[in-house]
Amino acid sequence: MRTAALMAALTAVFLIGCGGDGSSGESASAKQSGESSSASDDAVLIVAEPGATNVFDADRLEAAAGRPFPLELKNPDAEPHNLSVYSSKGGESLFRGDFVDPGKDITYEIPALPVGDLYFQCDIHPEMFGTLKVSA
Ligand SMILES: [Cu+2]
Repeated sequence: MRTAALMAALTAVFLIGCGGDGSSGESASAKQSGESSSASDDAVLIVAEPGATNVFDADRLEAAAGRPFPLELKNPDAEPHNLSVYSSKGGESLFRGDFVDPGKDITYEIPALPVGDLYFQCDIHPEMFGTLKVSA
């Protein structure tokens, strides 16, 4: 009888422990997927067009001023590309992106930028450029 009670107690502990692990695991994975989807929602995306055309798929990007934000550069092209931000064409460098090898992606952490129509380009193909509109 004492053994049966002990077994019941152990079983209860086991079930509680199991249930606890299961629910915390679920909430952790739900939290993770929530974070990753919100991160990708916030990220600015630009693609270097494949086919050695040396163009980005967008000549205008938008971001909020005063806070860092992620910018994802996808490079399905056969040449390396990067993305750098300047105050204007030929102006002050505000961010210099690492080069991305063919077939690779990178997510830059762009620092907080001032309000304005800024200029972005690929530094080895300056014909790849556009306007980064930063708004308050
Ligand atoms: Cu380039």
